[in-house]
Amino acid sequence: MKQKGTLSRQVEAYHLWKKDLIRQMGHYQLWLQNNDLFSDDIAERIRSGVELLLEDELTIAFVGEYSRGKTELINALFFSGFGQRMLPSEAGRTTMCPTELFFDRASRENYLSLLPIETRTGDLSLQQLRKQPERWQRFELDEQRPDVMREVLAEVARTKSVSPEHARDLGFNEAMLDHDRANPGQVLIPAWRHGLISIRHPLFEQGLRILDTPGLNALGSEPELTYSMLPRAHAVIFILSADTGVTASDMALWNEHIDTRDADHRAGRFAVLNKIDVLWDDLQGEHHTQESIEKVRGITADHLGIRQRDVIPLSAKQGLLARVRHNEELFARSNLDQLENLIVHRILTYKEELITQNLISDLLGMLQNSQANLQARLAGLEEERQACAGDTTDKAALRRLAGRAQKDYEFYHKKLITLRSSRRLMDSQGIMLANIVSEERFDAHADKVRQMMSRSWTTAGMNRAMELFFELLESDMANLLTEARLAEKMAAGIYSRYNEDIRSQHLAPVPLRVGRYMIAVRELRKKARRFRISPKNLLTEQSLLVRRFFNVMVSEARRLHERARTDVQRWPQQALLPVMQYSLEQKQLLEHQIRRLRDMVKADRNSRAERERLDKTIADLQQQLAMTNAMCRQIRKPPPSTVQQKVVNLS
Ligand SMILES: Nc1nc2c(ncn2[C@@H]2O[C@H](COP(=O)(O)OP(=O)(O)O)[C@@H](O)[C@H]2O)c(=O)[nH]1
Ligand SMILES: [Mg+2]
Repeated sequence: MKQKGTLSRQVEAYHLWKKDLIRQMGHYQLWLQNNDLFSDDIAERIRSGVELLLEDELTIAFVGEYSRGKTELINALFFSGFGQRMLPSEAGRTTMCPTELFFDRASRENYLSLLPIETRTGDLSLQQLRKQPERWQRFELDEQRPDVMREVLAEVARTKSVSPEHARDLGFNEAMLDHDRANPGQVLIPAWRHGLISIRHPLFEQGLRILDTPGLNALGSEPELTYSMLPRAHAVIFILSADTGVTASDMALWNEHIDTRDADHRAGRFAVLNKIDVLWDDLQGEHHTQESIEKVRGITADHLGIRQRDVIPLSAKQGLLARVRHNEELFARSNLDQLENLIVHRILTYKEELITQNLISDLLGMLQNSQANLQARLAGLEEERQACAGDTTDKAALRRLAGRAQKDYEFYHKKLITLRSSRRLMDSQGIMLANIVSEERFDAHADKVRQMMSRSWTTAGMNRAMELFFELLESDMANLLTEARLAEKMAAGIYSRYNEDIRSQHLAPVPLRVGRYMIAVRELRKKARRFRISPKNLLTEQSLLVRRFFNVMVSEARRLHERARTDVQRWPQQALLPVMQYSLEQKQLLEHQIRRLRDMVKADRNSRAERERLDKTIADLQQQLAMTNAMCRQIRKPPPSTVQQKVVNLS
């Protein structure tokens, strides 16, 4: 039985690949240390690379109208191992709160954490509330006792009976709510605003994060979900029901919340046609069933404007049943495997590419640097060996070589001194850049705008405040751009002076691309405008919603600011790393050479003994070189999901 599906196996392979990369980085570090080539800058680069790999996450959002089977699909994909339906999935409108499933790798504990819906009346965004554990209610989850766990998890679907006014105050649209039949006049709202489920599951442990969302009603009332969490997901899986196809409200959800200009979703948007089992066992036979499924599939792809192969017909319910009952035939028929394959091939490939581009190319660059240095050293050794080719060692030649090495050494020594002072200059440039996007500055902007908002309760006043906020941000980014250009020029100058002397044209500074932050701020501003002019927000008097929305924008902007700040702080060091590393390694290797040559001149060994010593050194060096080659090969090893497709071309 495919209890362990394709998804588990591939995510595991992905994890092993990352682990292997971390190991290779460890090897490289050791190698550098053994060869006296290690420096603080390289240590920092390796550390941040390892961090990137350890913190790597992959978020997939499951979106769709209520009752399409999102939660059932999550149960089938991730919880079949517990032998039962873990997350509450039921007929009708499950008024569930948006829920994230992951494994808390910091605390390494299983728990369910729920944020009361009343927090919506406050000013704080979800992002801010995440940092205040006392606002959440926490339940322990005992994975040894699935029955109990399941009961605890049922809490995410708890509802509350409130007056329509209260529901409105909390940001709900009354038309989207169920009436409480036990208490006429009252409506039912979810008791919780947001849920976090940390559970030890192999996929979650490896950084997979799932976002389960309720239908359109909840999306409309939680701006943070719509404007921040959904767009940031790496991939979206849109769930439809095969028996109804694409309904008007499915379409509205797709257009308003998924297929938007703001969305990232670089790993893709896919649709699932769930519940194909309702079409099974038709009187007209299997062939007819397949035909009708294919037909709905084609229509769905057309409606959504995606490719037919990105629409997967399946049955979550039968898939779950099949896994729980170990029924292979039913599992095959449920087609769940196809969705897992898609997640693997499209979504994981994307993540692998990211790592390949950001980290592996850097690592290979450093390794190539080291190799170039070793090659130069080997050439030097060959010359020394020449000097010992005759019956007696040619001490004059050795002295000449030592003299040249000494001169080279001094040259690189001076270069390093110059580079270090350039580096200090660059560092101060970095501090200046970071000040433009400092936290204090950001807080000042946010405070100013918040005050303005609290003084004005009119729509026009709110609008002015929002515009001002974005103007302040854009002007910061414009300053940053100007200063960054200067800094980049400075780095380019350092390199061109260096390369002129050394003819090491392969060295180039890492660019500081801050333009993307300007673009991001402008995009955010557009998002804010679209929200303001959307009819729903103009007509209803929702000053609270507007204020909360603004908070969402502020936290998004804060994140941007932070990212820009980290980038500009790291950059001076990164920019000079290649040239610093090159000079340092040259100097180090020359130092060894000089020591050896002096020893050769002084010692009274015969040329044969000298040759043997040199041969040994050459062999050693060749071995070191072979080690770097092996490391390169290991690092270049294609990531698991591209293994059959191609050999990655990295150079
Ligand atoms: N026949 C059938 N019913 C399903 C399937 N998947 C889910 N359902 C049912 O659809 C209803 C809603 O499922 P749920 O997962 O709560 O939907 P959600 O609101 O999208 O999370 C439940 O009664 C499920 O049993 C399926 O593949 N086939
Ligand atoms: Mg659900």
